[in-house]
Amino acid sequence: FVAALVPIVVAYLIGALPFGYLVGRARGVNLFHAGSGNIGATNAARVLGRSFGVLVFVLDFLKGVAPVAAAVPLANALDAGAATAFGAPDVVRVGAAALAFLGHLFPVYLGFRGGKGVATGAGTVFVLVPISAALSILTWVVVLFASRFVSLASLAAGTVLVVAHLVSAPAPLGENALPSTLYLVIGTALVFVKHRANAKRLLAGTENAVGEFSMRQT
Ligand code: NKO
Repeated sequence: FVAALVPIVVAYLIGALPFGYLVGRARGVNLFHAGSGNIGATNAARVLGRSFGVLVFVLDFLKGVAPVAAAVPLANALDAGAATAFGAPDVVRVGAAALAFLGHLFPVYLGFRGGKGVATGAGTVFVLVPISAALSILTWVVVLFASRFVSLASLAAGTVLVVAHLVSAPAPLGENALPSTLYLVIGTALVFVKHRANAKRLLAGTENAVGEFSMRQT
């Protein structure tokens, strides 16, 4: 039982690593006080330059991928068969995904003030539900190019992620898929909550588009 909890705790500690904040600090900038005030890849690109945005995206994405990919092997390495301690191995995998995601949103290292969860959430779902995740990432790219708003792209991607999973899973509320369904629905809801300032700006017509630098301080 304890062996099944270890990958979930490790997932939180990895998810909480604030790569955007650290890259900003290495460049002498506190991202909490620049641009949109967010520590995600978009604001890193906005404030530090596009290549640093890509770097932060890759690091934040990988800290979603790694804990989910490692969860079941790690639990079983600590104690043979531990990955099924909560039922199906999926529970340990989804638990790791949820805690990596929550780690990014509420990092212990920064007084629980974190990011919006898009890149890290994308990393977790890329391992957990690859087909729905691929559709979601495609949506993100299409909406970004069509609208030039990263926040709108992220909100659309979260919506498509949930809909694609509900439509494609044979029984999304059945025993096997229920943990991932709950994670996707609650995770996407949290992404929406974290974007409420962006949503207000989108509705007011004051959200900044990619390529514009007239960002309001938050
Ligand atoms: O600074 O407020 P800002 O304008 O920076 O930033 C808004 C932005 C914040 O997000 C980011 C990360 C960008 C990474 C793009 C990854 C594209 C993949 C989309 C998949 C979405 C999956 C949601 C998972 C929920 C569980 O939005």
